[in-house]
Amino acid sequence: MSETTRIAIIGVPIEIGTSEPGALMGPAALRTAGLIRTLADLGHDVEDAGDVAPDTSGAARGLPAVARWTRALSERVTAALEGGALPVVLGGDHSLSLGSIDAVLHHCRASQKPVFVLWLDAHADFNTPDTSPSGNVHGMPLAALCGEPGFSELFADQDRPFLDPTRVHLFGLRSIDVGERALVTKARVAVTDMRAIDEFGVVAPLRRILERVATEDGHLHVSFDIDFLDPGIAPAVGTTVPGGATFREAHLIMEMLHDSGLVGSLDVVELNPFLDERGRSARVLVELVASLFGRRILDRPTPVIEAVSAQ
Ligand code: Z70
Ligand code: MN
Ligand code: MN
Ligand code: MN
Repeated sequence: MSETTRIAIIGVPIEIGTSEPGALMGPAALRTAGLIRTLADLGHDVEDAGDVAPDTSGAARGLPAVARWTRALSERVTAALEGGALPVVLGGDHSLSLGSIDAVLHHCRASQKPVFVLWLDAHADFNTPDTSPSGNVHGMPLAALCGEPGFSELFADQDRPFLDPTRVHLFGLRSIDVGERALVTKARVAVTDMRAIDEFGVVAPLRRILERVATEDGHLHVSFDIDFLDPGIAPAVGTTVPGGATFREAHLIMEMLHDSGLVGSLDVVELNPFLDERGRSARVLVELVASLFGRRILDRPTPVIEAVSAQ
């Protein structure tokens, strides 16, 4: 049995960052698929803090409405971190990472820990209101967090800490917009795209990322967009992007993240249960989160990892 972690589950039923309705049911579907019980059965101390419910009257969509969610979630994640718990934020669309990562940045500013983000996603989510072809805020959170212009109305704190784009690692990228691509390159965001994964597998690139986080004694925030996975194993997404990660690749990533002991916070986003097939996608996500929190096949580290790290 591995160590007990205090986990705070926070649901964020937001879907105004997308144009496809249904993601607001994500937290409910993940609970229905047994997420809480699964983590508790692994020996963890799990507190379900319920769903964030900001007052959004008077601002139905767009940045002013997303701002209410961002502020409400940032407060809840801050409370979890300050209480020594590991926040697991259930979405909801990817605009919620504005709130979860804002909280991590504030928390780590106090402790002077560098913040690293592993963005498991088919997309870069690095558009600004200027570059976005869709206007959907779920395609923009990383640009806003990294301090790109156009987002002043989002955050309460005028001297908020920014995310260092060179400590953001896009992993699994296979769809990017033209203006967004220029921003990602200019900001020197780290990228392991699907081509790199096809050439080198997931192990070598992920091991380099984890080594860097460990060397700099950083906080690792993992933001897991379900469209990182191939739609064949996780169909519950609005726009499917072919060529995603296999279950085996994703599973191995989760096992390596667990063994690293570096993960300090997690988002699980973009599950649209309305588009699922008999709960398949929600169940796959629960399986993967269980592996990130220590479920393993045998009750010892995978031999190959020990062999390699002993060198
Ligand atoms: C596109 C945009 C997106 C999903 C993120 C797509 C963004 N780059 N789509 N996740 N499913 O509209 O900004
Ligand atoms: Mn995303
Ligand atoms: Mn995506
Ligand atoms: Mn595996």
